[in-house]
Amino acid sequence: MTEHERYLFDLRGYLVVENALGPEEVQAANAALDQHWDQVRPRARESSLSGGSEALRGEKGRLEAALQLLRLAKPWCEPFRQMLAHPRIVPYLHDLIGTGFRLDHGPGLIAMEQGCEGHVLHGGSEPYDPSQFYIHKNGRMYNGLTVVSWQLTEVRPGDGGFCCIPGSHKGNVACPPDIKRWEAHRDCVVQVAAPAGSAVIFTEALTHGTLPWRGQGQRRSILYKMSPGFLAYGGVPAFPQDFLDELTPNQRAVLTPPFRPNRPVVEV
Ligand SMILES: O=C(O)CCC(=O)C(=O)O
Repeated sequence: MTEHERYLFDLRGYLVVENALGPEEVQAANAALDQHWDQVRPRARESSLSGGSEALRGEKGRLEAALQLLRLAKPWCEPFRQMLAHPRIVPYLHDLIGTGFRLDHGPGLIAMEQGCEGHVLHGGSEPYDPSQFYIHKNGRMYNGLTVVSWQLTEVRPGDGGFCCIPGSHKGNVACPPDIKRWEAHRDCVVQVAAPAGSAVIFTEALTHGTLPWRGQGQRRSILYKMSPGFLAYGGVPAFPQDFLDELTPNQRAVLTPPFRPNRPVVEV
């Protein structure tokens, strides 16, 4: 990470890394999604994420798929396997989380089109959650659960989608519920615009959520939730050996269950 990136992540709790994927990688990931689009559905009404907020409500839920993206038939799984230990992003995760970072859960699709509801803001440094932390010690950052959100379509200013309260990963006071519902002090909430191919990296210690989608086109984000190698937030899936055998050593390192001594690390 550059000095500027370190400063901005520490200040804001997120970073937009542009051109993390090249146009061909974006195209391949979108083609894989297109191939399986019949399995993408709006989230059910009873599982609405807008938290009763009038400001975040929509005509339908965000679009999701119960697809195991890493285990799609070839070649469709390839773009998502590459994102596990993508050389453009690994140096960021080493600086933010540490070597030995692991995939905690995901990858998962968040897609949105006009009329999709938002997601009430959640997370934040207070109340403290030891699995979703941000601290700066020993001259470096340490993050708990950290998200790499790959943008497969452009997000323009005003479109909606991912939003956050910059700096809230270091806050000392719990976020009031009406701010989380985007009903008060909207000026502290930032909508994060990013070109297709960007990776938005953020700590789950940041208060964040989703604004209703107003964009002309579709939003397509693929979220990988990474943790330090010694920590588990979600479950610890047992991957079948025949699947692991197909991966590169770097990809396998990211799927290693949580433990600390002599952990395999991604080589850069
Ligand atoms: O990307 C988004 O719209 C929100 C993601 C989110 O809330 C999360 O990862 O916890």
